[in-house]
Amino acid sequence: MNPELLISNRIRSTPFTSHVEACGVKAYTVYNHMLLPAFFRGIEEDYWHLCEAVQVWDVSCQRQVEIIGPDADKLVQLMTPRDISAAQIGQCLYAPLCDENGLMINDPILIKIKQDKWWFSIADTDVLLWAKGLATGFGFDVQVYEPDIWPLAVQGPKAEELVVRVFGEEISDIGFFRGEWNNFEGASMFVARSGWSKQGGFEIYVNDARLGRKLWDELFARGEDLNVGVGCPNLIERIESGLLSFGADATYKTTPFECGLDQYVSLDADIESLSINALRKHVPKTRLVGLVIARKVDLAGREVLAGKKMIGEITSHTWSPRYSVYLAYARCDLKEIAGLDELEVNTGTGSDNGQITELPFDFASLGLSGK
Ligand code: THG
Repeated sequence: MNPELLISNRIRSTPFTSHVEACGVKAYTVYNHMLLPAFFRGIEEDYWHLCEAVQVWDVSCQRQVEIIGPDADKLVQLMTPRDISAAQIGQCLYAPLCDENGLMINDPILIKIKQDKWWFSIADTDVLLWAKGLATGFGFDVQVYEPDIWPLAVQGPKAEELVVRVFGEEISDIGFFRGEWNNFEGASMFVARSGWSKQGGFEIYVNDARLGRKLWDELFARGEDLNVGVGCPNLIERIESGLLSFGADATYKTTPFECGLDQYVSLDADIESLSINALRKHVPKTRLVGLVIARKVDLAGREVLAGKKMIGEITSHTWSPRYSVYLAYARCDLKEIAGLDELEVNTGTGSDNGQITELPFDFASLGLSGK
């Protein structure tokens, strides 16, 4: 029997939970102490629908940690090794948060809302506590809190068409990782071109629960001919796209370099960041690589072996129905994988071989053509 999750008040529901349940959510996970749907019809069925049509996702659990006040820039820069000095209002930045040893705290999207006001749209760790601790310890003149904002993502190839129908043509002018304030029924909501898939789309930062439900209904009403459906971050799609999940692929024990996030660390910038000195001296010990296994395997354990020696572990994995291969991310000892092309994975009944590759997967260069 699969045990059930008892949902109490400690596991927060969202303004959309009743809608999500009316749509037949089959499994939840908990993210930032809040419900996050895991699948509806089935992970594979949800995947094809996401890649072909448009889905509405309740991603309320992507909580906002607001930093506001005269020292907001200082606190934000202290928290991330990515240079934020040139960020423009409305810009979204994928920005690792790191501690004084360069180890990761979270991998949020950072949004510059206005002068002296930022949102961290966080992954699944308690950034609020960390930010409050730093603000207090450094004596910064800022306020740190979690506003009532519940993001709704609209993702898929037809997402733009649907969002235009609800918010108007101007939405099309928003560039990737940019956002603007848009009116919905008299409320002003931040709408950005972003989301945890590579199928394109927008995220609407709903700031009124009642209007949020109205927005949900309107997206469904106006998108009927686009085959709009309910969805959620999809395991298959996000692995095929090379997106990281904090807690699995990146953790408190890894640095951004060990997660392939080098481009989001501004090593040469003159910034006051808690982690920058440690990261300048850092010598990575592990590396996150992709593994491609030719068969649909049942991974019995997470161990990754070279010869008989365990040299790493699988952090995420999925069958890819598009490429008909099994895909995994594996965190490996950097020294042990030097020069290797293949690793072994434990399948319970024996072992199988996985081809080592860079992330994100480059299917064309792997000789794989998708369905
Ligand atoms: N949207 C919002 N908040 C979030 C997520 C989101 N918080 C949690 C989690 N997702 C944060 N993690 C990621 C990881 C990758 C991306 C977004 C959020 C992403 N990356 C692009 C890429 O890898 O190509 C672009 C990065 C860039 O150019 O800066 O989209 O999904 N609101």
